[in-house]
Amino acid sequence: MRTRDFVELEDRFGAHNYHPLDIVIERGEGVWVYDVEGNRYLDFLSAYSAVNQGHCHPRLVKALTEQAKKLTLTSRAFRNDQLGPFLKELTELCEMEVALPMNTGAEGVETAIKIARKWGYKKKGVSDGKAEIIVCANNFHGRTTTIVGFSTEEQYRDGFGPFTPGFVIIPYGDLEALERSIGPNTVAFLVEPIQGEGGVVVPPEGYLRRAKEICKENNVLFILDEIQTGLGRTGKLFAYQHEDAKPDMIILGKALSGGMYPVSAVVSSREIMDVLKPGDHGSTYGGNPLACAVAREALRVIQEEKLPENALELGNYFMERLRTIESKHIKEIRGKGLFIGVELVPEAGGARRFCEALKEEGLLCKETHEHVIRFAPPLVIKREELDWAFPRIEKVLKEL
Ligand code: IF1
Repeated sequence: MRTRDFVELEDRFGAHNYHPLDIVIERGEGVWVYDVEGNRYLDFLSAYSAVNQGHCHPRLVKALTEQAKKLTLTSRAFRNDQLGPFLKELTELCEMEVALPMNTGAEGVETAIKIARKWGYKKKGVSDGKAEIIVCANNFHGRTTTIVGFSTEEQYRDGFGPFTPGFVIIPYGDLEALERSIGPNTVAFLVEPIQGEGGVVVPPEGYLRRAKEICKENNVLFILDEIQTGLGRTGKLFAYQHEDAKPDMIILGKALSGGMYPVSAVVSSREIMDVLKPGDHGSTYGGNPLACAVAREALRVIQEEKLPENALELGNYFMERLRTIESKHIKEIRGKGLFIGVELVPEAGGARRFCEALKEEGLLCKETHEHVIRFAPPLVIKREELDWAFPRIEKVLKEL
């Protein structure tokens, strides 16, 4: 079967909730993927930062297959021998006390919302049903009905209401709006350290640190969604470390399993997490031994291969090189580490056609927010590979 056969099958038998580039990938190794035609591409998306460790990392394949032969799922009705060690290693890495494992990122966010609300009622004394959570305009936290209910992207909401009440939306990067919007019923501020889907939007310097202080002063939980920015992507293990703004709750996903398997988690303090009692929350697959074994190895790979350090060094290097490109299409280049957005001017005709052209050059990129090309390769990438990519990017940005 060729590319068009697979495209036809997918379009005929699948829901049409995506509009992917027409490349059919059959194999991946490190930063490279191969399509069914035998073409090789450099992956500049990393499955939205899930494969920070690179495709099919041998250590992760080994962890997955070995655990798969032993034990995959017990449910949380019983204990398994991978969960405890995973929680210990994860919380130590986060310098936090306890964690709650789930599967997808959206479930992690939903979990954080439940914990924050319950904390509001049980600890802060908010009256029942009144809890408010502050979120930012232009946010992306997932696709569940509660989460899309506080999206400001019309398409994500359109046709999916009625929505869950209890969310207050403020502009991203605006500390005064945060202070102003906090009331007696505010239980949490949920925010991305850098907005991913929003177009790789980096907030003003000091934003997270001050937001954390404001939350503290007002007895409001400071919750960071590091599902995309965490685990090395921005050049630190966690994006909040750029300004020392450790949250009360951190939500992780994606690279927590290196793209092998869905694993997410909420990591927090004992005091906050203990508002949950047995039966309050759970998941059939959350904390399963296969997930835990993979995640343990994924975390070791991030540390032992020094992926945050590599992202910092090569991210700075690549951003500098991108800034030398003289192209009438470029409006702004921004980002941190290997989380880079190139915003095009509106007259450029949208980022999609640039992604199509980059694909022809052997680079897989995904546009975001219509005018932004996002560069987010696996963090195992080497300087030579970026040097291979650069002239191709330059060519497309100059010649298209
Ligand atoms: C899709 C975007 C990225 C996330 C943050 C939670 C989640 C995500 C900060 C939910 C997920 C994904 C989902 C994917 C596209 C993608 C995305 F372009 F939409 F914004 F990465 F940039 N918090 N992001 O970025 O995690 O439930 O998906 O595991 O197609 O929806 P999930």
